[in-house]
Amino acid sequence: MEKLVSIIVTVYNTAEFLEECLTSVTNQVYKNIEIIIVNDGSTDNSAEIIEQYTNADSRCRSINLTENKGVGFARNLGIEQATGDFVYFVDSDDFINEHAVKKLVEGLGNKTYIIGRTKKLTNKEDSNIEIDELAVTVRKRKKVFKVLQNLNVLNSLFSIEIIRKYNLRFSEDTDCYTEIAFLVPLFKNRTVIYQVKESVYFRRLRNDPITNPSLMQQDREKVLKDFLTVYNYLKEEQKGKNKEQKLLDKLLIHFYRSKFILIMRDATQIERNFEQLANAMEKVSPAQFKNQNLLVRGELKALRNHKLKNYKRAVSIHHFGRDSKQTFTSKTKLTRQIYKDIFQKRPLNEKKIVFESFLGKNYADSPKYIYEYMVKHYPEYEFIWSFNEINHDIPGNAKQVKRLSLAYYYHMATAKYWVNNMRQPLHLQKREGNVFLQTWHGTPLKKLVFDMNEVYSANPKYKQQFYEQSRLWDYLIAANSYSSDIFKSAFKFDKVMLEDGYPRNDTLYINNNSDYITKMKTKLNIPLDKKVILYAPTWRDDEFYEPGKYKFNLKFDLQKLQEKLGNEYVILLRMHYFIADDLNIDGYEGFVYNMSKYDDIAELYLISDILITDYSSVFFDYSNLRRPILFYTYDLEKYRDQLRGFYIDIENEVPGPLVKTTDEIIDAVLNIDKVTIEYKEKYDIFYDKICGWESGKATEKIVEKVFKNN
Ligand code: C2G
Repeated sequence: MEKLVSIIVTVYNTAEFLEECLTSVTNQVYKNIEIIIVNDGSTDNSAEIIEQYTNADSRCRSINLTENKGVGFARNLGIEQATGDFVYFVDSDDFINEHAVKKLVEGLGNKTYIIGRTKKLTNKEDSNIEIDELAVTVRKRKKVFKVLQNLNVLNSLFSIEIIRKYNLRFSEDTDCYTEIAFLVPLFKNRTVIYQVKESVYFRRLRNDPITNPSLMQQDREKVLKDFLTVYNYLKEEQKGKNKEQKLLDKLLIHFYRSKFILIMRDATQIERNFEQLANAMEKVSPAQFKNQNLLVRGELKALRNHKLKNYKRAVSIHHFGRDSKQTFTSKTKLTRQIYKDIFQKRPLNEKKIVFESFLGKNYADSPKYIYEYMVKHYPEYEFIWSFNEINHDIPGNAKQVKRLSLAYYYHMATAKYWVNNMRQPLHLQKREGNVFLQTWHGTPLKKLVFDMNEVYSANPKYKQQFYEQSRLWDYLIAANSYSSDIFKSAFKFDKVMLEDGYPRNDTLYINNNSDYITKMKTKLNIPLDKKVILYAPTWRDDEFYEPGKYKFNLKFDLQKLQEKLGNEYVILLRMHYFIADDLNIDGYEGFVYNMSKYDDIAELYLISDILITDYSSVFFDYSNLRRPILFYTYDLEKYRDQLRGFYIDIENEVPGPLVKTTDEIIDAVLNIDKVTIEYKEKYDIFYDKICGWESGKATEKIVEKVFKNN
């Protein structure tokens, strides 16, 4: 008779991930399972999803708690309800390989406890791993404490006998580290741990710790305090049991060295946490200190004896040692240290401004227009521009510094004002009196940050880091009320929103005349007798060489375009600044111009007669010119549905046709007057919504608000 496995899934507000989890559980190759789903008072629609599974699969049943009781309580309830021979836990935001349970059962034999392998998941592809369906490779791990210190009950098979024998339960009065109570008695007599290589569990690294943190993503001090609470409780509960006491002490010291030391840095932090930590350390048997090095032993003793002063001294030496080891191994770290310790202590210059656009790549966008206005009207200021290469030909007397160089840090530390159109480096710190004007770099079409519903991302810390960075922005520019609403939700922005239009769009009102256009075309060597098509697409999240370096293939037939349109038009190709590929336009000289490296796209807007784009925010700006726009959206379904999601209904709201092939482009261009008439009504509505605040005076209004008021 096949043994029954009780799978316990505890759920708290994980609707986003739950289907993937429960499907992976119900699809197990090992069929003799019961699935106990404990809904721990979820307030999202987790309950509905659970119901679908309990209705469809008789092996599933659920327990609904009316209020959130915590994962320890919920798992204990699951254990009490289990009727199986074995118990297996899954977290509701994770999922498992279809062979996971079968492999563990086979590997377990007549042992009482076995573990599988956990794989951290940052993107969907990570789960495409090959599993040998026949193999069950059981490894013996001798370093038992190393397994224990991970404090993990996931992807393990526990025999019900061992759970009953030691009465294994989770503790219930903290959010985190409830597993210690379950694992310590289980580990006390073990000299070896068995592991099945082919049983794989996918642990999701959640990427939105701000809106929906996982338990361990809560405030670090709080998480560690939970550790101490559990430790204190168990020391008392397991009194007289030597082996358990020893394991608990080892865990505390391990946690001290790997985690607590990181929050014991400045004086206030230390004072805040000292007593609690000292009280716990007092309970440790001094024999445990022997294995530590001298420095750590000093800290532990100071804690144990409640000697705050001694502790502060010892710990500062410890940190100094750690920091200087890091500082002198890398130039970057040394530069940052100088920034923090020396530059940040210099006086703040009330009349200095540092400008940057597109991470130092261009002299462009709103920072450029704000700078040029200030050069004219506020010449008493000192202006700094941050560039990746210091070779930009710019008006005025700005000093150019190389981004992230020592000079850059000096000016960032001492300038009162920062003007940037993208996020600043994470390690920059604001000083008292600093003013940060964030211009942002486009009206959004693609969902941004906290509105992005993506479950995977290249960088699981993205949302959290974005949140921290955007807390430093004092002013944010919204070109229209549509953007203003989005920024409030997507960035959780709650400081001053400047609602005066985009500085970068002023030029589209001031310079929209034939003199300017002739002058620009001449400067760029574009024939005056030809009309101009600008092709400016965006980037694709899933096509990259490495983060920040994206791929792009031209998806149209240049030869055909030249044959049909070459007499009347030229084409300017303008790749997004994230695109690393160099376009090859050999053979199309005189028809195709590569403008990807050109600084300011606004100048290209002004000289072009038609814009072709896709999901780039360029069309919002371009619509200020009221000229025709074609949307070359050959991968619409994938881009919209899989990659990002949009804020507007692209099929119905945008002011031009969606075209999918080279022939359709040619057809639309040859009939551009007809297209213009066809889209007139939509264009008018769109213009009112997006361009209503623009009048050519945004720069002036914004400068007066930001620099006069401060
Ligand atoms: N851009 C450009 N050339 C392109 C595409 C974009 O110069 N081929 C510039 C435009 O100024 C555009 C800005 O980069 O407004 C942002 O480009 P998007 O394609 O919209 O993409 P992204 O950088 O993801 O920014 O809220 C805006 C969003 O964040 C979009």
